[in-house]
Amino acid sequence: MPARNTGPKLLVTGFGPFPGAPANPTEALMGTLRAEPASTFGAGALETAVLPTEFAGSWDMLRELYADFAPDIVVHFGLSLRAEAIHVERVGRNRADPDKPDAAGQMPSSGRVLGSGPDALPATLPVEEIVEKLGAAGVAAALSDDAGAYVCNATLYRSLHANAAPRVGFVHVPPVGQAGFTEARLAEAASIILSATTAKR
Ligand code: PCA
Repeated sequence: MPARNTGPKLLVTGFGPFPGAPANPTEALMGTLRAEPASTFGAGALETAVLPTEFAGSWDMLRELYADFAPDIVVHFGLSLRAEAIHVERVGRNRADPDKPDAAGQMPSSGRVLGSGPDALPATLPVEEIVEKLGAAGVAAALSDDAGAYVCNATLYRSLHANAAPRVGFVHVPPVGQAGFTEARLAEAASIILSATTAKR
């Protein structure tokens, strides 16, 4: 009998460059994760994507992915230039900085991600467990209640608002070379994070 893929359908995303960040480590990270079989992370199917760091363009791409792949779990990764640890985001907020142009030179006009919608939506990943498992592996990690007011926060907020999957969350990573983080260390951290999300019943 052919082996049946069991386990949840896992969608993992990173971002391309944006003003102030000519290289985004989460783009390289997607290349590394894509080379692995889904079973490495306890998933039945794995899809990865690199989103443009654009308020509109990122959502256009995600909407298609959600319709085509129908994920059970969505883990977004993004770069935080100031982070000294992996930040597992606990909440997406309905706010968008009108003074910070995205990679397409566009800025949100209203200060909000969506005109309607609650001020905050909680991430639905097992965030505490993820931070615990990272800590146990010696990876600097912390919970965060502030995903910013740029494209990353907007992505988390919109995915949660759209009920894109039963489990949705966002992880900010530091730049490579900051606080001892290397590409390999980020890949190791991502693997721990993804396995923690699929292991949760
Ligand atoms: N970081 C930005 C957007 C893309 C990314 O990787 C952010 O934190 O909003």
